[in-house]
Amino acid sequence: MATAYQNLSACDNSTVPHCPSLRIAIVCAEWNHDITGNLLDGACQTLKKHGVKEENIFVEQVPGTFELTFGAQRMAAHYRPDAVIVLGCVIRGETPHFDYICQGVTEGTTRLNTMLDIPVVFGVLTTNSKQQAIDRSGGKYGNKGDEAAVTAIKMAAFAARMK
Ligand code: DLZ
Repeated sequence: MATAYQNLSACDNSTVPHCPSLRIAIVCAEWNHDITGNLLDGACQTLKKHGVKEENIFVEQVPGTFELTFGAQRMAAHYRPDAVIVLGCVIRGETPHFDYICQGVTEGTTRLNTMLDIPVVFGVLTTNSKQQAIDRSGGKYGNKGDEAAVTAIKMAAFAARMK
């Protein structure tokens, strides 16, 4: 994840395979849509940069980050992709909601990775402030969507090698 110390969006592109036949599903939360829209744009651009065809990128929206687990499971069944990316943004508020949503999506994504035979990539920003989210969705610490796309390509290639 992009932090003040490490910006993975600036990763070495030569280590990312060129994958013209990959199918990638992206499920994106509508909450904080100004942020998640930038994550989605970054993910799609990065996938295309590494050879994924536009018609093989499947995008669906769900209301919030909590719904990403269900969305990912259904998209995996429906589109039969090589990897799924979940994109969301949870910003800490004044109630414990933040912790419940973060825990729910983290555990849900982890469970899907053990249930499905394709990787599910975690592209969820969990920040203390809106500014931290802006900084990580195309701002000074890169774009978590780009990083999720690179991870999806690498993990799909890994899964193919481990068949
Ligand atoms: C309810 C809620 C709150 C308070 N905050 C966020 C948030 O920061 N980011 C996000 O993606 N979703 C939030 N939600 C909505 C929940 O994810 C979920 O959509 C609802 O609890 C309905 O299940």
